[in-house]
Amino acid sequence: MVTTPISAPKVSKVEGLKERSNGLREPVATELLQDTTHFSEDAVQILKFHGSYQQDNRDNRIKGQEKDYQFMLRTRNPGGFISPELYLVLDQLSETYGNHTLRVTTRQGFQIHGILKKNLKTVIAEIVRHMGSTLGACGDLNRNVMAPPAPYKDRPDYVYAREYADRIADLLTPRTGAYYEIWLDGEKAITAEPNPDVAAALQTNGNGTIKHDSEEPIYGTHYMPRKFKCCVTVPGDNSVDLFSQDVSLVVLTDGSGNLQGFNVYAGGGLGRTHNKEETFARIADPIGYVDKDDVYDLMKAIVATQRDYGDRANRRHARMKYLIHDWGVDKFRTQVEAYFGKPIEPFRPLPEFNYLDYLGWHEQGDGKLFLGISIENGRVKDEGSFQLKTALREIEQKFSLPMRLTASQNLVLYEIDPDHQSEIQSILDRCGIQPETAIDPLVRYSMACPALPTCGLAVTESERALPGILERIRALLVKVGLKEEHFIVRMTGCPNGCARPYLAELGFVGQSPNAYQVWLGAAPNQTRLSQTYVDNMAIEDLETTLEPLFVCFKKNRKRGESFGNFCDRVGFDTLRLFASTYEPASARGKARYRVGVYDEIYTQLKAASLEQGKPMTELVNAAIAAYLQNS
Ligand code: SRM
Ligand code: SF4
Repeated sequence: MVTTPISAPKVSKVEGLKERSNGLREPVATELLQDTTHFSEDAVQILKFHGSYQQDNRDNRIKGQEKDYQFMLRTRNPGGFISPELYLVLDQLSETYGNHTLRVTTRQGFQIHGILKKNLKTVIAEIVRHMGSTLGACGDLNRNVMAPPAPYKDRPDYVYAREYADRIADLLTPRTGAYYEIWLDGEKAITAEPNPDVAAALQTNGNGTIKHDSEEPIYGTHYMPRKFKCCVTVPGDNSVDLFSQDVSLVVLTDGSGNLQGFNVYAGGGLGRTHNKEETFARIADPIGYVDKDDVYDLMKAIVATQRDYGDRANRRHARMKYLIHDWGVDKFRTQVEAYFGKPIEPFRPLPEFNYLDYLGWHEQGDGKLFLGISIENGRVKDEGSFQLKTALREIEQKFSLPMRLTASQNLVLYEIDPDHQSEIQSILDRCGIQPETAIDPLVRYSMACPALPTCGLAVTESERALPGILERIRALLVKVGLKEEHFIVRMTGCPNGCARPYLAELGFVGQSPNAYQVWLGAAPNQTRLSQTYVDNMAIEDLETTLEPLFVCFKKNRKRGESFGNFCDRVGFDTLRLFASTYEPASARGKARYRVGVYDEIYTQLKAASLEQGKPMTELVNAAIAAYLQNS
């Protein structure tokens, strides 16, 4: 029997709000009835649990005037599943009440931006009436559970991954009646009963994982200390970025495809804060193996460990990755075992993971087809000759296809009758949707978070900036003779890591207006984190920063070596040394003059050049130009 620790004496403000919310009801329920454009700060925190963020259009900020308040809604749909009916409703809601776009998120959800407070209830109610949900898409609880979007029917491991993603989501869904009371006036949603094993798991286990006297048996009054993220995948499939999750389950089957159990990883997470060393991105550790019959008890034990021992005083230190980092894996495993009631079995060997995006046409294993459609930065919109929103509406109205959103901000349509393939393809062609083979792979494998103008935490652009930046990177690759090269590029407008930039081979992390940290060295299959190469790179310095790296890569890579693996193998000292003596081709041949510097200056110059990854000539010229301008 585990004794729940006495709560820390000092807890963060959000803990008090959760406690006083009466099961996530207040102050949202009261303030929703008020004729205002926005909620109070306290209500905003509780509103997140219902799947909505209060935002303002930051392009429209005018000093001294009220902000242009609007709301973002996020769906919670395990494994990225969206029914055709729900898709058409989301499409129509985004037209009527939103900013006319839908956005596929990096956790396989949809977001609608731009909803006014007065319309929030209508929009949520419509989503729920069409079997969708936004409950628990945000807030301090289990978020959307991810699974590979491949709808294979003849691969039992994939079938189990999808099934268990649904069941884990079921197990960890909030049980409060607040959601239906507030958004549907108490009308009970027509939701499927939980799977019987899940229902039983919500009652059983005497080790302290379940709070029998609470409306929330798993969470209790205070929910989790912070957001909590899970995925279920199959050996070899890293379409879900499993190392970035709080908990990842890997389906293990026997030779006949029968489910045996799961390998369990825990402790991943990417959010960090600039200049706060105590915050960091972390990849998940292997914890052990669990039989299929015990998987719910193990999940409950992990959740209870974080629920009861996670940091509730400092929200910057509240994710489970910090608990595992501070305790070490062994202590964490021992505590989980105390809740679990028995030892966790050793982790089983796994093959290497691959990054898979499932774009293009594929057989789904039962005679039908699936089609993965690339969506730049997940933004489903109509713009000029690019009419993706129209195309998807037409396809859904005509063929009523289920879809799975992917963790790389794309979508997969499935259950396609082969007889309909050519008609679907011609709708896409007519609407200007390029097949994946025609898309520059730099674009295909890239992601950016929304950032400006909707995200309140953005310090600079991301989604709006990345297309232009990728064009510049392509031009640079062509210039240095790497015309065909590509790698994974991800960008975020702040260090929170929503587009998982720390697992990209080339990551841009917003640091100040129009300036980014450059992160290098992650593995192309997202199994190793990158490191900061340059701080605060002004975006106009993109070419001078990257050109020496690409040239060094071209000269010194091993056969077939990827950019991320190359940067990791040679190390940043080598890259910086190369950059410090690198002369761009354009500078070579230009008239240059010799000017001497004293030893001490030279030493400092060399150090600065190494640190900043910029050639000494460039630093000297910039310094002299600045001096001359000021004198
Ligand atoms: Fe995120 C906060 C968007 C996936 C780490 N994230 C936000 C907010 C809600 C900003 C806010 O708190 O005011 C962003 C809304 C922007 C907007 O205008 O829509 C936002 N996050 C997103 C999405 C939409 C990015 C995208 O390009 O798709 C993703 C929604 C996923 C979903 O459907 O649930 C999204 N966020 C992620 C991920 C990636 C993932 O989950 O696989 C991460 C890194 C992984 C992790 O959690 O460690 C992530 N978001 C954060 C953090 C930092 C958390 C931390 O541990 O420090 C914040 C800030 C916070 O929670 O305080 C944040
Ligand atoms: Fe906003 Fe930062 Fe997340 Fe981008 S990474 S969506 S800027 S919180």
